[in-house]
Amino acid sequence: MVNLTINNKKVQVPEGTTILAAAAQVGIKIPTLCYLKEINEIASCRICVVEIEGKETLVASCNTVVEEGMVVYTNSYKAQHARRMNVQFILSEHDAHCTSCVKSGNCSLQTVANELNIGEVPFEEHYEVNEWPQDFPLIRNASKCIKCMRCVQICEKVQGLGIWDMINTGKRTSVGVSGRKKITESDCAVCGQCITHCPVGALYERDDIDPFMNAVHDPEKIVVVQIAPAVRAAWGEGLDLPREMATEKRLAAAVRALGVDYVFDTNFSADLTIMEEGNEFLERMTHADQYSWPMFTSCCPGWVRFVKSQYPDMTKNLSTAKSPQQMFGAVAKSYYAQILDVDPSRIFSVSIMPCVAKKHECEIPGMDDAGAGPDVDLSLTTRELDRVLKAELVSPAFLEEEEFDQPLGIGSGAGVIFGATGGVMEAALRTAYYVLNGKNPDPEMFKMVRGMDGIREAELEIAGIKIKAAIVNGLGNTRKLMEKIRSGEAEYHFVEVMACPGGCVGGGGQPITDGVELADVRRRNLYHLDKKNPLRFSHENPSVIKAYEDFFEKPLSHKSHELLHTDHEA
Ligand code: HC0
Ligand code: SF4
Repeated sequence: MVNLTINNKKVQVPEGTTILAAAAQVGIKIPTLCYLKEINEIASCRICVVEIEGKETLVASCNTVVEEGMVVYTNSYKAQHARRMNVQFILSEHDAHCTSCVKSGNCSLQTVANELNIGEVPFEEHYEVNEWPQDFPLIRNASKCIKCMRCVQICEKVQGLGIWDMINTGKRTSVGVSGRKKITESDCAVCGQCITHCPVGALYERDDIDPFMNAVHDPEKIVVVQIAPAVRAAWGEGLDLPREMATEKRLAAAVRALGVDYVFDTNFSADLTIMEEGNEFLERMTHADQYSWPMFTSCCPGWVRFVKSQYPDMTKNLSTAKSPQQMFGAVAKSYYAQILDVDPSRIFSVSIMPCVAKKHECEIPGMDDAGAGPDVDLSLTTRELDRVLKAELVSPAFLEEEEFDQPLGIGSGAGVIFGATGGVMEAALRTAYYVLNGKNPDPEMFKMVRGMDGIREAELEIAGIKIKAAIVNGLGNTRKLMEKIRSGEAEYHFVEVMACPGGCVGGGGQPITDGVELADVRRRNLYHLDKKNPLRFSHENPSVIKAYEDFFEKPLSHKSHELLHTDHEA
């Protein structure tokens, strides 16, 4: 242990602790900006500087380790003066039109500037202006960038892609797409992890709220909304709604209050996905020599983009089942249009997703199999949902809970856990057990696939059939696993991949609480919802059963292939 003094308080901490962490232990808060624990500890912003007795120069507390007998002052005149000046420098290069910034009220630079009582910027102000394709799902506004490097590091270290890099030198040093490529020509998976880790408003999703509300106000359009599993575990965060109030039924009420016609649940089509993907897996197992292994899940568009750009030869290993988002869209404009007895072209299909890549997925050429324009017309993130609720003056705290609409509003517990890493695998195993044994397993039987570890493996035997499965989350981990599969070091039958750490609960479209990772809290919430749902199996979803009876006939039928599957060629 190391003994030191911080602001006249005695502190004892393990060797290797940073001054920042040691101060936090005794309740002394040092402001930070670029710091992201274990990901970005490069001290580029110099906001966390502190004074050490006997030392001439100030040190960055985020990456300076404590020493025995050290005497630290976090708020000496010298430290505070330098800290404030560093914030002023950053502000002089930052477009501080806060009132129209998407991060206003949730911006770490704004918070630090306010907390340090910075009333003016005594330096000449100038900021960079960049060109950016405004129709791309992920937008970068250089005039807001404070060059903290968090996006560079998260993309490189966690997602293993390295899309962002330092560009230019000297005074013109900036951050941009590496290799000076256009973002549209890069291998960006559009996972949005750079957005959720940006401290300011330099990175954000394309805002699709206007076209959404225009459709709501168009009397010719029937607006059908689907809400993804992981949205219900996070939507309240952006509205300061306590978790016990932010229920899925209040979410249904809030979305309905926007004036949309029908509010449905993506959990319904997650169950439908299990029916299609589960049967596809069993079909591949029966004719094992005709397929290349393993079979990969295909529901995460970040992952699908990743495999197409990084391992194109393995695209054929993807399940042909469309994601629940896309299955839902195809169902809305075919089977559901038939139920409503309306022309499918009147249906405007909207998804609310925890994801930025879903905006890309619904635009992939060919995702229009119902023949009435895109199957999903547009996709909003959880953050956009929170923004539109505020903008339309909807106050969920004052709304009674309401049910989803029917019949596409029924989802099982197996459907809701899709939003957490391991959930798709567990849902599939529950149904595979039923198909192979003719009876249901204990719904908790496949608990071993749960968890937050980046790569998890499970060996199972169902009805005498041995299944080797792997579950991976985060694209950096995915690359490691892919290399093992390629080299033959690892062999599996079925692999679930989610691009975002923790799965969709940690998605790039979720509300942002800077410096706090909430994926695990949200994940637990989804397993709780699974447990309390009387319906635990996708194959028992009555709406899915009826959809097969009335429309799709059976899993992998001709109609299912037409509407619910894709060859991933586009
Ligand atoms: Fe997901 Fe999905 S589980 S990818 O995380 O499969 O985005 O929540 O909606 O489509 O269901 C995201 C979440 C979905 C889809 C589902 C899958
Ligand atoms: Fe989107 Fe989920 Fe994939 Fe992240 S893990 S890119 S949120 S689908």
